[in-house]
Amino acid sequence: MKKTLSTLTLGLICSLTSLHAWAAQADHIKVENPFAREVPPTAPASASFMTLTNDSAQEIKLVQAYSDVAKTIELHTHTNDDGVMRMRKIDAITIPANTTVELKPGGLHIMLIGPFNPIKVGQTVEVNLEFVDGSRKMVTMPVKSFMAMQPMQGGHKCGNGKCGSGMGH
Ligand SMILES: [Cu+2]
Repeated sequence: MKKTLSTLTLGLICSLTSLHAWAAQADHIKVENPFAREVPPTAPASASFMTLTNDSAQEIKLVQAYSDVAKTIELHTHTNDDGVMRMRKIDAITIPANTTVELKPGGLHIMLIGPFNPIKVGQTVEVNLEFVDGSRKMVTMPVKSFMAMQPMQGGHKCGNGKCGSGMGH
């Protein structure tokens, strides 16, 4: 009887621990639809995009990202300066409690500056996200071309004979 009780107690402590104070922020962020933008060999930078959902009751900040594909990784947003869209480096991307934040072309994104190799469709890119508590989340994403990002695909032309690859969802 004594043994049964202590096993139960231990089990209870473990489940409380995983649900509350010691859970890393990275565990509370769900990443959906991540992708990196295809760029030609001469391009100075690429960018990656994704949807981040915070399922916790606390605000979580993405403060840095790391990747082996480029020299420098920065968090960016776009601002509208008198009708001119400009990119600006920011210190953090804030994901409020129980909220989804979308990183998308023309908005928030993770800039991959100085790619070591061309970033091409068919490859995958790994980006490691770091949150303000130091926890990290590795995201593996496909590379998409600019064309594949257009919302309307009805008039999509298949010029290179590789139609349909990577679009199976
Ligand atoms: Cu940028």
